[in-house]
Amino acid sequence: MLNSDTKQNNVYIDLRSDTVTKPTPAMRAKMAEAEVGDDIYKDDPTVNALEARVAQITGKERALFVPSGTMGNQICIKAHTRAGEEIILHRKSHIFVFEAGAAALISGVMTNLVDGENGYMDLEAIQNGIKDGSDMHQARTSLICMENTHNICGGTVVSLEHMKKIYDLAKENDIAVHLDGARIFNAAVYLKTDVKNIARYADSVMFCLSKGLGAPVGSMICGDEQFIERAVKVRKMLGGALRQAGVLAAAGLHSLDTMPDKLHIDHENAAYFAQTINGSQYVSLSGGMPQTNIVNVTLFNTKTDAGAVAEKMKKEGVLINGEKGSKHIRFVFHRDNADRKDVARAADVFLSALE
Ligand code: TLP
Repeated sequence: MLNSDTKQNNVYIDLRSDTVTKPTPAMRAKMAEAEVGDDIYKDDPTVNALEARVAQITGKERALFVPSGTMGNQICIKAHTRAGEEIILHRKSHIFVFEAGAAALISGVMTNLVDGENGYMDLEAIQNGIKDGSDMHQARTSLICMENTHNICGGTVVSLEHMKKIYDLAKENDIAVHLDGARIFNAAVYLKTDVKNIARYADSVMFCLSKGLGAPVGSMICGDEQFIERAVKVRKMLGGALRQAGVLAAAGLHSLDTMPDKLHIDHENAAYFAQTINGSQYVSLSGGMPQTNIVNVTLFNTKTDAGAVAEKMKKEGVLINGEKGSKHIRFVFHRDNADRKDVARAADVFLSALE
């Protein structure tokens, strides 16, 4: 039963994204206490500490703090490529679908899209797509971008074996590899491995502090010295070089101290939610049971659409992204709605909204 007094004091169960997490009092305290300096002079001790820590976690020579995941991906693409070259990536990758065409504008590269179930880019399609540029008619392939976990495919995890195959293929052809690892810590939890074991199959890695890890702002990019030197310059060009960014880096350090060990809770909540709604005659779990913190759902046997469902759920205090006319809904689980009672309630509200 829907109960309209559940949206109390404007507090929602917010399943639109894990980007909505807000800093905890402990994180705010770390931010307030942070020692800062001008990061363009490399004077910010907290940013320096965060970058050193991330280099160690990812097993790369250096790391760089950047304002957002989108900027991080775009800096990496620009630092790996030259205008007129081609990059190979998944048709449903965040870089292609959700970054507003930035690779074309900023780097002047062509995108060569490959398909693949659950975010697994088809190896044969990659192989067939690679061009060495010796034919004057063709753009040279200079970069392959992977994504793990794969957002649009439903937080799915690409295996280390598959990543290695793509990486080896790239290296045989003298092509750089970038990993959009916005949620690499979720992938590491699922694979029961260290982040560096995933990062080893990419020359550059971007991950977000501001998703499941719970920081308010910031992403990291990592790679070797020379690559990061180029990235520092591109970050400056894009206006992403910050001054006293230590207040943000302090949040990032706190995230890395406290959150990776808790991400399994989000995965368990996603699985619980998926199981609870799976019995409904109107619901199909688009990608099967979730592997991490994202549940993708397709509505069927019903005239209602995602937009109408989102509106009904909002009235009951549960926020989701749902577009008018669409049959697809994504639910994302994160620290701020980690309480199982909230998850159960969200499932209940969703099922009621379908009736
Ligand atoms: N994803 C956001 C939206 O942009 C869709 C979300 O709510 O999931 N790579 C991946 C795989 C991402 O999921 C995102 C954000 C980014 C990059 C970009 O990060 P930000 O939002 O920090 O620019």
